[in-house]
Amino acid sequence: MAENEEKLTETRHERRKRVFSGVQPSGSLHLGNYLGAIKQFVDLQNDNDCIYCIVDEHAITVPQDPKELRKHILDLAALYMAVGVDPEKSIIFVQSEVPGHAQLGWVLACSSYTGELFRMTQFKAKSGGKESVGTGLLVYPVLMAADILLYDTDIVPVGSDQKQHIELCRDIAIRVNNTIKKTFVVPDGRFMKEGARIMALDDPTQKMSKSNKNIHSSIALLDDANKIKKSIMKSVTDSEGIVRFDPDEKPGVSNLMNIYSVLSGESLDSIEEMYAGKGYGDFKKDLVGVVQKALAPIQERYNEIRYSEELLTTLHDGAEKANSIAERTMKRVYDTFGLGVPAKIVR
Ligand code: ATP
Ligand code: LTN
Repeated sequence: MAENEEKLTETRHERRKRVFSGVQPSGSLHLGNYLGAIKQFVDLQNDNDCIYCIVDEHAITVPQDPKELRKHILDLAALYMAVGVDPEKSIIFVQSEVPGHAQLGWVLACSSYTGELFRMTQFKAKSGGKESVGTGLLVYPVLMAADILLYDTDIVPVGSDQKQHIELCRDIAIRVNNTIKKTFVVPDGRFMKEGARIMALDDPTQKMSKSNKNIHSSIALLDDANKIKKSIMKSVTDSEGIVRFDPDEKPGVSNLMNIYSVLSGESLDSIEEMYAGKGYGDFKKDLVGVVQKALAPIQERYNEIRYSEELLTTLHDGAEKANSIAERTMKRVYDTFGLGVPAKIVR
């Protein structure tokens, strides 16, 4: 067994499972981000070594206002903590503070094929209909693979829309391991079952997204009570008037039921029973209450953290911890690829 391979196996046995995930600081987080991904972050941190990243380098794959981006980085860090990610248990840091992400991204770009990148549905969706498309959008999944592989990650909790990216990350890791030398831990995606995909309120055939221009398309975690009410009351349903779960025939109502169920803990069946014989008006009004009640404590905690020194300290500490893991991995990677100056003279 090669020396590196031995080390890799050894560290894997010694440690708890490593969890890594990232969210882009590209605007305020919505219920889809929360229920599809970030809620899992909190649940995983007791039994695993968790690393949660603010992926600012991914954010610049589309144009950003620099001042706004800096604000969004802090907003997101505060939101991570407000929903319950605990810096005592998990590492919280900003991607660009750890050079290993960009370094490994380049190495992995040289181990992937343009064909597999052009095939990504997210790339197709984000580049479709545009005259010029930034290279960053195409290599986005390679940088994401670097994020994950840099930390010898076992589990990646993400929304189900990221399945294809996780698959690509695994493919690249396996390719390097098999064709050059065993270097990477091959990670598994962890996709949230219930509520894995929260749909847009104004068009339940599209996923709820930060990029949608219509403010009533999504509910942000920081929306006030009035905005929550307006967005839900305006949401698209159908003309049947029966609260019944049927995502194919009734995508709007089913999406609202899904949100209700995940936030309140009521099953879909019991929601159907509760609203039998009642119309959408009553159901929506109650959903407004459920959402407001779920978001109030998050908003309260967010306001305490967002402008505190604690926030900066957390991010500095997080970057330091992340860097020390990343540097070790990069040594191994450079060794695998034969990059850099060797420790002793080679002939
Ligand atoms: P955009 O909406 O601009 O495409 P995004 O919100 O999808 O951005 P990220 O910020 O990178 O992109 O997403 C963070 C996490 O939230 C990811 O794990 C993603 O899968 C998840 N997520 C995003 N939208 C939804 C959704 N509508 N339903 C469930 N999960 C979602
Ligand atoms: N593409 C991801 C965000 C992301 C990510 C990661 C998620 C970037 N790097 C690493 C998990 C692991 C998205 O959710 N849209």
